[in-house]
Amino acid sequence: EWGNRHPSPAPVATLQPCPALSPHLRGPLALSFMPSLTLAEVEQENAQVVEGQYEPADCQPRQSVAILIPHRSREKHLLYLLHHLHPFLQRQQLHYAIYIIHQAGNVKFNRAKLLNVGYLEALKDYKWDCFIFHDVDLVPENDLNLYVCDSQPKHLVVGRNATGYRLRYKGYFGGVTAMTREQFSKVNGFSNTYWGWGGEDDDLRIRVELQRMKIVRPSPEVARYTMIFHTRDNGNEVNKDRMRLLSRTSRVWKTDGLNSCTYKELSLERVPLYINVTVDIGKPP
Ligand code: UD2
Ligand code: MN
Repeated sequence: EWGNRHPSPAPVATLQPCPALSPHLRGPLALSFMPSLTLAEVEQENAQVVEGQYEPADCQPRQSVAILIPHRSREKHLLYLLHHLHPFLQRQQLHYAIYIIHQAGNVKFNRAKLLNVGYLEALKDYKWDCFIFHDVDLVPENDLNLYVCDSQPKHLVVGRNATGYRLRYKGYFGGVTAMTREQFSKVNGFSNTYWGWGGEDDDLRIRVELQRMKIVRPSPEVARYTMIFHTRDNGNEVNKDRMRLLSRTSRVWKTDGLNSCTYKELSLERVPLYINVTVDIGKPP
């Protein structure tokens, strides 16, 4: 059902399961980044999406997937991503919703904590099977890169335009990742203690490895992204403490994560193409 704070549509029991591979997939895609694109246009293109959520009308989706996007002042990137991602996910015949987790204020950005908030908030709406942790500036180039979860945590960005489409380093787990509700809960989510740029993705990899899970990746031809060009944001300066933090993960993960994620929800808005959660996540110590 659609959550305890929202009326739920009546379930249709007679639908057949969606096929293992959607007939609507196209493979490599031509991406467009038109400076003139507007939100009204993207809304018109996606009239079937209701309050950020969609499910196919003609088959029973295999997974229900929450897309979680940490965000602060990247409006144009968000618009380009919505423009590409909604049709992409619909072609994959998924039941999905897009959550934008917006960090209020100007203190250091904390991507990982925002994603913990997104997980906790999305579960108040629906018992999602799968969570995709998604940078706002990464646009998938091939719809055979399936936004579903696997029996192991999945890293969806093998390559991107700026790095010659090669894996940056062994163990790299940044950008876009997919974990089931159980996998993410088992590692106690992300650490809440990484303020500024870097380290939080490696911390999650360590958590995954400590649980003896193994990161899987789609083939490099499929797991390709375009990262919309950007420079380092104000308020997201390199986290100089990240190496020290990474050295203590195995000692602190049990008490630093989902179970210690405190925040103040300032607003939750259901606009046509996404659910916007604005939060005060506090500040670095
Ligand atoms: C890399 C990783 C990213 C993360 C980051 C280190 C890839 C492709 N991505 O991204 O997952 O591990 O390094 O923290 O390797 N954001 C805002 N507003 C801000 C700052 C950040 O919305 O002011 C969000 C946004 O979703 C952005 C993400 O945080 O995409 C990561 O920040 P970035 O894009 O500046 O960092 P980048 O590209 O080095
Ligand atoms: Mn980026």
